[in-house]
Amino acid sequence: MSSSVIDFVATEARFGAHNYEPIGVVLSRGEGVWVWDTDGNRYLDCLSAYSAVSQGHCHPKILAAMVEQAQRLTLTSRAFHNDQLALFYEEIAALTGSHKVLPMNSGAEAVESAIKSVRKWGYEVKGVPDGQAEIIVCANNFHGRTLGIVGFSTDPETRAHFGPFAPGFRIIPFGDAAALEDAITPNTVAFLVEPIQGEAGVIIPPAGYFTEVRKLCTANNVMLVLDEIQTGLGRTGKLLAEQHEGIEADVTLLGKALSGGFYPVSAVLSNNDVLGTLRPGQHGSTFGGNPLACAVARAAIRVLVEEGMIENAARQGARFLEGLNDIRSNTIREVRGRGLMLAVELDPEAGRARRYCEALQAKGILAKDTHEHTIRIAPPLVITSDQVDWALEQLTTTLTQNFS
Ligand code: IF1
Repeated sequence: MSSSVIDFVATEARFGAHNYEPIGVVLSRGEGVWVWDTDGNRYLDCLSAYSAVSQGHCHPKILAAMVEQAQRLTLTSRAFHNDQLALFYEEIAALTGSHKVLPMNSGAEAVESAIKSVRKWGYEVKGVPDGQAEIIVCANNFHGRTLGIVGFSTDPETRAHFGPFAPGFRIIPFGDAAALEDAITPNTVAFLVEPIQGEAGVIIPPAGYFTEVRKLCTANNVMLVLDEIQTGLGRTGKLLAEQHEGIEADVTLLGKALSGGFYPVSAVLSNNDVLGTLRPGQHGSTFGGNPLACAVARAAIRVLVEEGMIENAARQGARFLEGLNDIRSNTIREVRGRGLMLAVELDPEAGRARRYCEALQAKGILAKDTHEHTIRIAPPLVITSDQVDWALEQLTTTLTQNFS
């Protein structure tokens, strides 16, 4: 490593909680699909900050909106109205066909807010006895890192030694509609699920699964809460991943790319009165719905749509998936993907995915492993065909080696 990388890394190690093990690169600049390290080396970003930088690094129009708003008004609290929140509501509701919006900051906050809202709806509208609401979730879920959320995680790394946890959650296998039917009780208020399980390794459910899920939730008056924090806003080649399934959630969660990576912005969107149950003083957040967040989010969704990023994600994602499937290598166990949400699962004998990510770094590609044997591929949605082809060349060279 060059001296500047060792300095930054050593200082981080000295003062920082060691809750991440980053790949050995110190980034200092980003533009579009590219990032540069402190030594001036350029990399194609195939993580996009876990799909938060879908619009490309430092998108000039989002930056301009942020600077303009930051010079005028950044935070008022919700004790007063501001001149950006109503516009954000109107634009995100029109884009997604939602009736009510609850603006929050992190993805986990949106998930927690949705859990509170569906429970409240369950008690006050569905008539579930107070304190007995049940929410069904899937094994291998990832919905964030708060105590409430890790309480229903099935990943020991995510939940070990953080207990005790809140009750009221049932865990079923992902992709199994019969398991959902069996798990529903009169006290079930919601089914919280990712349309595609991202952290689990881009796990795509069987065709027709969500059609069945939608029917079961409707028939049992159970709210379908889709966590689209990673899959949403064009990542899978459609505005929302639910559109691949031809269904509509009752509650949709957005985050990450909702700000294009400029600012923590998340939102709970409701197609019915789940959010209508919230009354003044019953939920809130210091920064939720602040004018700077709203101005940034308005620009982020505008460029996503106006610059054809969603269609590009579908086109380039198909190209990327085909190219990955064309790689002939016994290192690869399976390639999965929808739009630009892709993953390469390695044969367990091929060694840890982290080694391949380190080898990719040397070839100018930044990618992240998940769960030992899978490499996630999620470049910004602005990637071009030439850049996809170049990335495939580096991946082919790397994945035809064996680091076991
Ligand atoms: C980390 C994972 C991805 C998410 C979905 C809610 C949230 C996330 C589907 C919470 C956040 C981030 C968290 C980040 C790494 C990254 C991640 F590896 F952790 F699981 F993307 F897959 N729902 N995912 O993916 O949103 O509170 O973070 O804004 O914790 O290391 P957040």
